[in-house]
Amino acid sequence: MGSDARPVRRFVIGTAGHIDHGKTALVKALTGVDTDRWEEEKRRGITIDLGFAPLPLSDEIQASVVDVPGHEGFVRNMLAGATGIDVALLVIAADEGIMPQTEEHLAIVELLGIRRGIPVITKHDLVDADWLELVEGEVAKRLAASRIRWEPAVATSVTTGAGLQALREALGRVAADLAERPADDLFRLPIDRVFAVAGAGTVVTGTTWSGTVAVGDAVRLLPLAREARVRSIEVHGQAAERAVPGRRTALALVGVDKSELARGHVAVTGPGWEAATVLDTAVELLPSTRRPIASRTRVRVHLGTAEVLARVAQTPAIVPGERGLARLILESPLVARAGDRFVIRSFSPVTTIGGGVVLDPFPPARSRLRRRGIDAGQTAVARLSALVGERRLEGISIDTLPVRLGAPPRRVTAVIAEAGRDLLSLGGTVVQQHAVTTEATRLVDVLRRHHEEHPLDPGMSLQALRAAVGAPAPPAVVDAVLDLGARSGGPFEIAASVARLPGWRPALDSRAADARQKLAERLAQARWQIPTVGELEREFPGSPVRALLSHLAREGAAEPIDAERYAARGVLAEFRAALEGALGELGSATPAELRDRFGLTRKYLIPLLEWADRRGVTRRRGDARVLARLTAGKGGS
Ligand SMILES: Nc1nc2c(ncn2[C@@H]2O[C@H](COP(=O)(O)OP(=O)(O)OP(=O)(O)O)[C@@H](O)[C@H]2O)c(=O)[nH]1
Ligand SMILES: [Mg+2]
Repeated sequence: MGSDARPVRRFVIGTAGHIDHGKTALVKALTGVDTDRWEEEKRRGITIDLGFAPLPLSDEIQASVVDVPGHEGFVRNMLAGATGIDVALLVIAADEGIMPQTEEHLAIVELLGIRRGIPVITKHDLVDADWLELVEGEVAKRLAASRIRWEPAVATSVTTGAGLQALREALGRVAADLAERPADDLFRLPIDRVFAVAGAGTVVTGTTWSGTVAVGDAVRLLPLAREARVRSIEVHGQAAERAVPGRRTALALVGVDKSELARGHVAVTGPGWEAATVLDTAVELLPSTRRPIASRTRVRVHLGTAEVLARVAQTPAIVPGERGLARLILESPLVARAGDRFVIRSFSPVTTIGGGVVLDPFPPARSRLRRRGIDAGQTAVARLSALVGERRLEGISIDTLPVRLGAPPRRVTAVIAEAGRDLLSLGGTVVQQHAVTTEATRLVDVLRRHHEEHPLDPGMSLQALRAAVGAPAPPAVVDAVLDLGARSGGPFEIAASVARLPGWRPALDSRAADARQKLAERLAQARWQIPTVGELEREFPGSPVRALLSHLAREGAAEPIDAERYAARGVLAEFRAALEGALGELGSATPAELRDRFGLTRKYLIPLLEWADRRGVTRRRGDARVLARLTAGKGGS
């Protein structure tokens, strides 16, 4: 209970620096752990891959150290370790001073956005005071312009133990004012090691970048696209119920084999994560770089623990020391989130040439980066507006915004609110108010055209109008467009599933009015010998017979008796009276009897009888018809 009461601060320290400058020896002196575990590392006396060691600084401050190789051939491993660290220890041997990989590693930790650092001048025992002063001056001068906040340099020696306590104290000071990473965010663990442990299954390790995950939870593994269950967790080497951001984390996973995973893969939870194949980014080129990058330049992209090849696209040349927008077409997928920093290295020779920040991990196909209105310096509201605006009515699913904006879900809600009335949240989708208004206005044209083409129709069916909404739009957005258009005083009206412009009445021009008149007369003359629509169309070539008939029906002058026949109202009333008279007299009658009585052929009689059945005038009894009213009155006989 006592230990729970005091909050323990945990953070990750990463070494950086030229080969043989004493990084691993320093880590061993601080932690007691020799991180050069491999036989080849021992034999060659150099670090090849990442090493990890816990470093308890006090009861309240627990650090973990990632030791990286300094050899220029293993910078890719250094990158996988440097990503996700909180504090950089820039190791410079007193007898050599700043060397090429000192510069390269310094550039990398700067490009990765690491905020805090401590320069450590090692091998103090090998130099005299004057020389040390010279090196300290060189280092201070070099770091003065750095974007990292550096502590004063600490001079150490692992042989005499000099400076080690001062370094511990400096680390404690830095730890005390490191900002904790938000825990209420999507969980992401870029994987730096994968191995199998008897009894635990597949174990992945890395530094948790954001969010938390608990034992028993499911994580998604990307780009594998596989779910796995977390069987157990270790944080900084100790069994834990929960993984938390900014800590060395090991997850034992059920449901995935060691051979399926590799460094560069990522474990995540929550929506919106996808393996990215194209990144829209802002890139900066180091001043020391020899050549500009331009469209078609092939580069190596290091993001998280992943390294993929990519081709630069859609950029005018970015010259050394300058920044610019660039689209990166990845040759294999990686997992990225807006705001992620990455390092780029040239394809050949392999050197660090720059880095950048992800602006959008999922740019729309065929979009032009320069026209997208996205940039590194803009506010979250401006970025959201640009992303939503270009998707018009399709909008963006709110679920995906934490990844697309690079903000915790809670912050996304606030950003949408800050955007105010410009953005609408509709059924889980954000769209621009402007897109909805524009579309409602466009539908006015659609309706006008419909009215022109169908002057006899009362309007456009709602179904057809919904289908006329341009672009793939989620149903809730289509609803909003129609609601906006049909609101009171809006540009159109919706009644009885039909949309029309205000004041629209089906109208006839004089020719159509004439034809309608002739049709009405024809129906009256036909009496019970009701012609089909097809027959009328042949009799009235060139007239919109069907539309005119339905117009007559709407006006009450005619009535459809089946799909192919319209009868004049008066004619039908007469038939009904005659039928009721006949059946009242006869009780029941077969079609043959009625045919004789009415002098009608079957062709004309049957449709009328079926109409009478449907209208509830008659009902069938065997072959014959009886009056429906009377049979109903007779009750349950
Ligand atoms: N005299 C002296 N030698 C040191 C000190 N620190 C490291 N060395 C020696 O320097 C050599 C290189 O040390 P490492 O710690 O392996 O260097 P490193 O920076 O980890 O090298 P890479 O990981 O290969 O880049 C070893 O022989 C160490 O014993 C020191 O403080 N004093
Ligand atoms: Mg080493």
